[in-house]
Amino acid sequence: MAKINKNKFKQSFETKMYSLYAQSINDATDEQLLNVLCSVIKDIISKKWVDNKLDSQKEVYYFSIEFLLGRQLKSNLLNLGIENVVRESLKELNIDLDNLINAESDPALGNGGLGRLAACFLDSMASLNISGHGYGIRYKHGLFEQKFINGYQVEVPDNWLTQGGYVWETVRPNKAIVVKFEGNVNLIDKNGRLEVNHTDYLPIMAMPYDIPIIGYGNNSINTLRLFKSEVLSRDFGPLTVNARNSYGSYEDALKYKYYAEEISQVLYPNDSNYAGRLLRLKQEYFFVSAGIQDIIRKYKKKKLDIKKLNEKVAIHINDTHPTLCIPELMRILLDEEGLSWDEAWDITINTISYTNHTIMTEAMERWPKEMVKRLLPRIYMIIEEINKRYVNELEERKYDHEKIYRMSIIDNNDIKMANLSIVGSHSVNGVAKLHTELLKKEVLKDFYEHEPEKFNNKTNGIAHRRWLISANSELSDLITGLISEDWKTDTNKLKELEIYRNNKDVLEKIGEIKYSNKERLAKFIKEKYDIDVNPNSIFDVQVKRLHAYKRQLLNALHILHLYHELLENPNFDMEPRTFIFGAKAAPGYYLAKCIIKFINSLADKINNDPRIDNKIKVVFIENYGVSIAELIIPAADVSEQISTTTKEASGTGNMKFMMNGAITLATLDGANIEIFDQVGKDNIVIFGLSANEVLNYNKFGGYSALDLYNSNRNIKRVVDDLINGFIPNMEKEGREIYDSLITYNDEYFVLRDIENYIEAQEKIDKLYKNKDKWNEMALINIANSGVFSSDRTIAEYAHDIWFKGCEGNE
Ligand code: OAK
Repeated sequence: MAKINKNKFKQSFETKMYSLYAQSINDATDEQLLNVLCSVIKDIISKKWVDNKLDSQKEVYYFSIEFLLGRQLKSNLLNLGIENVVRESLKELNIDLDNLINAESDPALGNGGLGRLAACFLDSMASLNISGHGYGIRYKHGLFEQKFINGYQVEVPDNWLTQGGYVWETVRPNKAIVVKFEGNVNLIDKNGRLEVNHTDYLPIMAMPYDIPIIGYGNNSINTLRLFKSEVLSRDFGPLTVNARNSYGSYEDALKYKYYAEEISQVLYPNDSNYAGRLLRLKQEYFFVSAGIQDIIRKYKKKKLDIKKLNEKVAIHINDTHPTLCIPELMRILLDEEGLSWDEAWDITINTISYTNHTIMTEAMERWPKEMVKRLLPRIYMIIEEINKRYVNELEERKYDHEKIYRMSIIDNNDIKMANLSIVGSHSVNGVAKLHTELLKKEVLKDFYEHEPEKFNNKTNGIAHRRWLISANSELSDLITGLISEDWKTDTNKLKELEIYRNNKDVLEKIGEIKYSNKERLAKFIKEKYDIDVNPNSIFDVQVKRLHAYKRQLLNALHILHLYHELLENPNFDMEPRTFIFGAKAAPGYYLAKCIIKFINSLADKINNDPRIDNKIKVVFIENYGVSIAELIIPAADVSEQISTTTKEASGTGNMKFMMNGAITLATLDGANIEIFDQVGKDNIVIFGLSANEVLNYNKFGGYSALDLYNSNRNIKRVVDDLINGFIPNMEKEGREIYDSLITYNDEYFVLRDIENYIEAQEKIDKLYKNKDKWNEMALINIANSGVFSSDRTIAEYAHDIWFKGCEGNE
């Protein structure tokens, strides 16, 4: 914990205000106050940040094209253990800490699950004293800001760097790195040794911006290093000898500047979908090459033996976006360090490990051979060689041609990045038990049979410090009061809460805290959207990216069904419900955008219909992201986790809701299964097709959405409403959704699961009527959520993958 007292803090604060802005505190804006505060905190940690080079320990490097950090001030204060001193000191200076916390920009350098997981992992690595650092891209524009205009999603560019920079970052020009694109590669035989001559390349500078990652209560500070792409400054030195002369004319110079700066300009807004654009490939190689060069430079500075790299360095790739780490490391070991192929390959495999985050083929990366060859000529040669040797190995095993073709890294047109990741790493993991099993038995079956020892599961987790201690401080304090503070560093201790399952006072208190979180959210909704929602109603929440497989449509069709029931029978017995959505759609994903419009139109109709007496309210909260999630999740009664079984690799929102005492309404998909295993059947509501049923439909057919539609009155009624004008202002969108269900046979089995889902919702309604029982269920959920802390996940990665075989790691 950082040592600091009020007087010292106030003094530093004032001095910093003068040195940064030459003015008094009284005249400062919130933005300036925030900058000053963050700067003071950076001063407090800076010595430790520098000191924190653990030479003796293995270093872990986590490569991810996304890091969805969320705001840092509150969590940094929490982790440093100085929130109270800072709050009180600022109060004495007439400054409200919460204002500053909310004034911080929210860096949205990620789309969803994969990027947020990377951020949770950074928090846990630092908190577990693992010297683990992130490498990524400092996008000028993160994920777009979402606005609704007439119910349609409109994308506005994200400007998180408006103030010219980010309060927590430190730029390090002396650590800049050159990344080479394009050009020609010649291999020259120098007395039997191949020398690689890369000429006419375009040099791009990767400028490191470091963000400190502060461990919880342990003085450990790691680094997230994000690279910004820039033109190479003329004085960069001898590396430019072979570079293309880009400064020939004014026009060329401008083109070069554009080329360079474009690379880190914007985050691709696709989630679980692959776009295949050249710029994205540039982004991937850019941060990978900069990161790997950086690692090797640091390693060599310590004068360590390059042949023992894997004993001191672990490199983890977050899905396949950083897969070029494999050929890039090979390139450096071969071309710059002069190792033989076999030596380099051995080191590479033993250094790199890979996590797969999806089973959906549309999200699997494939890069056209020709594109890679032109952009990255040397990397392409190395991938070709890896492929050649691998195919030889498979042929020696006498596998049939089809199997070899499936397993090859390069096929007729493309480089298959998942295949390259598996072949070039020593560990491949999925992110929940079912997901890993599906990888082994279905999607990556050939590879699993070939090298079963590589495969393992690492069920995802979440940073409980952000998602419970910080986002729901009242609940966190209640827990601490009941079972002491130890759970904050050992979440398994949450189990001790179970002894209170019949304690009326505790259960009531849990209910009260939920109610006050709901009031807070209701106030936000009223202020922002002028919609009155009743905190006594069930807050039924689905927040996540908008994707057909996540089935927001199923949720919406059920709301429509309930609405009809109420219209038919005004005395229809149901607890009042507030349905809350939050979801961004990829800008090019038309069906997803239609679903947003549908839900907004439905909300409009229902919220303004006096006939249903406020029994249902529907609120679609704009611009869902980390900060808004911190407000919504603690206020949820019901957590909607209703993906088509087999499609959601894990889900992590499900864990956040559970930890905050929401009851999960779910299919047995992803990590929902493990939530079920933890809480037992009486504390979760499950519905829908099983994994096997979905797999069988996919393999053998036999599903007809049209038959269901024709034979089931409830289904017909809601599906017809999509196109009969019952819900105004969505003619085109309703038709698109209708076609996806009926004409294209409902790929995600929405109609197949709807009856079952309606029943599950009725069950939720019944359960909620008994408040004591409901609060007991909430308590059981909280008590059993400890296993979903990312501390547990990271401990497993460390033990089974990164430090495997290391001394002291049994
Ligand atoms: C994004 C791009 C390509 C492939 C996968 C993703 C992705 O975000 N996957 C998500 O990863 C999360 C973290 O592991 C999982 O919880 C989600 O289920 C998965 O969809």
